[in-house]
Amino acid sequence: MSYFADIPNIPYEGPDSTNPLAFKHYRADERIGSMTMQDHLRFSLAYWHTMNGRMSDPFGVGTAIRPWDSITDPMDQAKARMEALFEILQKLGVRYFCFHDRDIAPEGDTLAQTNRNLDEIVEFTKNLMDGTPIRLLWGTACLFTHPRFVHGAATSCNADVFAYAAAQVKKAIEVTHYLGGTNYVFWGGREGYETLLNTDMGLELDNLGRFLTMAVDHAREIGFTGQFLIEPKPMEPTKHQYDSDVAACHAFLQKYRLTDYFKMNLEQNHAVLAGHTFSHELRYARVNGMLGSMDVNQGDYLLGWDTDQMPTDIHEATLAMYEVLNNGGIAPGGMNFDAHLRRGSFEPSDIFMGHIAGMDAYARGLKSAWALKESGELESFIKERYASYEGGIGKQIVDGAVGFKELEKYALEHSQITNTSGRQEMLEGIVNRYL
Ligand code: XUL
Ligand code: CO
Repeated sequence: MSYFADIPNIPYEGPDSTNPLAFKHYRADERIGSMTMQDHLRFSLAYWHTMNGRMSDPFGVGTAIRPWDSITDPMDQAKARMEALFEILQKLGVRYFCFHDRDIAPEGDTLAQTNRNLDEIVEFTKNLMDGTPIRLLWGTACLFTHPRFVHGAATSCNADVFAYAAAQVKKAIEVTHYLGGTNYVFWGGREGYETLLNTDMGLELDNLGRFLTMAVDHAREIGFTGQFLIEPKPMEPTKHQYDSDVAACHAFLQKYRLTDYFKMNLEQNHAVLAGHTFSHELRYARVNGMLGSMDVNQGDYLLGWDTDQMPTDIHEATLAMYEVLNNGGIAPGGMNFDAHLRRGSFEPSDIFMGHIAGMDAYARGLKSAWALKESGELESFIKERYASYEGGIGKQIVDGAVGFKELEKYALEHSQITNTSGRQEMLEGIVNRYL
């Protein structure tokens, strides 16, 4: 059964190709250094956007035309969507996918029925995976759509909701484990607040710490050794999200002694909403040993919401890949297209064209970042810029050999200070030479 009969397996045709259904830069087996492109890039499709997204907006209904639309039974439709996902993955040559529990199977009247629905679709998915190279990058639980989560999940004021969310995450970790997932993601959903006037912030934060600790304990108990990831986002749906950016998440994980079990899943659009660049978030995570995985999308710099566009900006992809290369790669994480098409791009073929554009932008970013890193141009400039810490008083500071008293003595003797230029524009020009 084919859902996209008019779409071929997407070939690589090279940079001069004008075929929208061909790769211009992404060639899975091309070696960049000692690794193939597909091993550097570890692309993944996001089930919620690609398979479930209707492309509605606050002013209009969904416009998406999808081959499974006419199937009315929810379980039959869920199976058709999963089959269609595998066809898309195979045609694009993408090896990973990600889902929320509720994306892939409909809720029943009770939690027990919902779990049975999920089990049926998970078994169906496992059969589709068998004999293919397709793997689950990460699983997660949807703790934000149903009205029961109106006040949050782990940070809800209602302990029954905390318990329900715990049951849901327990099951989602088990399902991720069963499907061989290499990561499990916590994005904050509604873990935040609208107004302090009704909020016990201390209790909510402690409860979130307790919740994540219980997740780690359960994973250990069932033998799930995948990487836990926390995905920062500063706002949307709540006005204030607790996991607002990498720095906030890092502080939170340290406070609740969870840094050994968690890394970060970083999303470009979330970085923009937090008032950071994607590179800033990637760098902050990297230097703290917390870079785990990426949701590669693109936010609009003029709009203040999560537009989740396909990442097509080569400059940004290059700087992101520069961080990944300096991190020694992203595995066992990956690059998940947490992105959806614009409302006007409603045809099934747009799913392919959109992902091709994103994959090509990241492939080109990888090539540029590799050349930039190999040249050592930025690193040698930075090394020179901080050379004062390699000898003399700088080395003593770094070695912890001096305190304020010794530094005061030194400063009194060396109070005529000379600085050198930061050369920002020259460095931006260097990056542009590699694009
Ligand atoms: C929401 C978002 C989520 C997470 C998974 O902005 O990015 O889809 O990636 O829950
Ligand atoms: Co995301």
